Amino acid sequence: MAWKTIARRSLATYARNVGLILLLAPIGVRAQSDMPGMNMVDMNAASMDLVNVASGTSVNPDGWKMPMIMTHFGSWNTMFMGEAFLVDTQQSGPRGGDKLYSPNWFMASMEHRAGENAAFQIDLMLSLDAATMTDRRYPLLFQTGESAYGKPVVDGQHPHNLIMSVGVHYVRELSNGLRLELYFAPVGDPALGPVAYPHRASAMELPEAPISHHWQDSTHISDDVVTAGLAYKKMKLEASGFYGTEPGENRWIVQQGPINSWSARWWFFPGRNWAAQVSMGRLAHPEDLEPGDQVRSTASLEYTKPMPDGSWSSSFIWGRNHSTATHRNLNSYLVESVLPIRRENFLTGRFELVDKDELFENQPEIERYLDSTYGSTFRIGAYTIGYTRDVDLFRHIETGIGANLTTYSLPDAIKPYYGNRPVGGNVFVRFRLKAAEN
Ligand SMILES: [Cu+2]
Repeated sequence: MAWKTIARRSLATYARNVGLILLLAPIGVRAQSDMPGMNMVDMNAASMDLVNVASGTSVNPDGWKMPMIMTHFGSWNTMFMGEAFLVDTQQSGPRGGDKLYSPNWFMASMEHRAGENAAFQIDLMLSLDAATMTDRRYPLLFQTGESAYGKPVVDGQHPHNLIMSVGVHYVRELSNGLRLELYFAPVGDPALGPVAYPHRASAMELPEAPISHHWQDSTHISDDVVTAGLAYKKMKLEASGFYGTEPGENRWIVQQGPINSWSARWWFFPGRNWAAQVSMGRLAHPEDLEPGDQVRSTASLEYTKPMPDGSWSSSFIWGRNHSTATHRNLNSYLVESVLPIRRENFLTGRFELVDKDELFENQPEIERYLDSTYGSTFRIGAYTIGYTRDVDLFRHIETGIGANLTTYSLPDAIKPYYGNRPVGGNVFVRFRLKAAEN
């Protein structure tokens, strides 16, 4: 079919540009990793555990089949995961904008057993966001967090760092079901919050960040992370120390800093298809441009239902930030789901309620005026529905074309600045590495 050839050609051009991520796919192709899980070598219980980690030590439900290419080089098991979206976004109203951008990441892990009962794994995760998102942000109404050109980013999402993570895990089976887990990462994800959205099963078909990112899972890129955990049967308890200041604007470098922030997380896995966690952390001066520390509390439940056409994954997340400077408690709630229909179709949704107090940070006069008439915190609702259709173009890449639309609820007081009915829409192409199916 002619359209298929045209599509394949133009997509291949894009794939070359996002090169670093997608050019690594052929490694998996050459290694003939067609049967996921079947060509791993020398694995023990500790190794099996490591295969399951998402970002840092966070995990999706065990029953979810993570899309990846697994193979081995000698006695090293290797896993490759990657995703890139090419997105055209249109955000309405006086504070909206539009942009063509590409969020993307690639991850490679190498696992090796260490004796009978232990194993270790090295992770490297990269993103070219900083090159594929111009002007240090993409438009996203009501999004806040981090800075660009010395100003807080408002109504926009910042790019992720070139080095999203580099770290090493060690897992040891101690005795009957008791397991010790250690993780050290110069850049990594401490034990705080649910699985970060780029790696979350229920968020797979949504290219844009949730507007509750900085209430729930924004610590996924932290520096100097040290985590120790003990797992017993259906439970796991973890604690981390890390450098809590958020990544600076230069996304190409690795920052370093003293371990000044702490977190603890308790996981509960009622069954293979469930993962629940509660966590709490104190982040030392997370926002460069704001005073004070943040105490973050989160709770989440993830559920995956295996279906004939894939897995139906959903998440329920609560996250709260308490600022030691303003003494405010800001809450966020998120529900997210992706439902596969007849293999090639995905219906997806994300609903959020978030308390925002940074929307007018760049406009102190308006901020003062609203503060004296309405208050400093605005509860925003964001309601997203989307659809993706898989198109079978490449053997080891799940290619899909999709679109989503977000409508918002907002207090009347800020409608003069956002419009009465702000909406955001995205049209995108999605590429994801996968094991080829036979
Ligand atoms: Cu992030």
